Amino acid sequence: MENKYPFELMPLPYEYEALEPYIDAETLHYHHDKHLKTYVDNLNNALKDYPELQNASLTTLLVNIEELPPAVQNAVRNNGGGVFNHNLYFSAMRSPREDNKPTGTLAERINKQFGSFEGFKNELAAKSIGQFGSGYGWLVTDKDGNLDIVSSPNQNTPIGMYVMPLVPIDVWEHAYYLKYKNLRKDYVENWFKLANWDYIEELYKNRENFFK
Ligand code: MN3
Repeated sequence: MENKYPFELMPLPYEYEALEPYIDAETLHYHHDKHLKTYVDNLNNALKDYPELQNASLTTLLVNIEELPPAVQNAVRNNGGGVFNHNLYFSAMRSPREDNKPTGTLAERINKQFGSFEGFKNELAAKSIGQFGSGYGWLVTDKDGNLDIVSSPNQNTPIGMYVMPLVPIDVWEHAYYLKYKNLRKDYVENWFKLANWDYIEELYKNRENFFK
């Protein structure tokens, strides 16, 4: 799937039931088929009168957002961010595993920077739970592999020339409210059973493709 205009709805990489019991099929159906679809449609709509932007990848649009025509900056930030963030969010999950942890170079880096996987998990969970209102908690890396944990409001993404997003934890209420109601903390803690550490480790190991 080419990641440029006209953007397409990324197929969900698993069945709607695949993340049960931690993310229910109904939530996943609405989140992917309705919410993400709307961001895709709105992004295409925002770019339809800008042929000079239609060959740019989504990453290029988001990294260079300040250089875009002022009239499309907010639409790209909100809807382009919505597409990028959700594609990564859905890709970075898989069916639940107990004792779910990264391995390899990413695990080594996490242990070095955060002391242990538990220390890392607690910090990413706290950042995600603490995001005021809608947004995301993120694990990001720079080109040298230095990790950081940040949060962002709305559909803003921390993507940039020096920062590559690895993990988004979506804490918009649409990600969890049907099942968890107001208990964002329970949803975030259960998200760690769904993290696709193989996928995330591949992103981390191949980060030079992002920064070139
Ligand atoms: Mn969402």
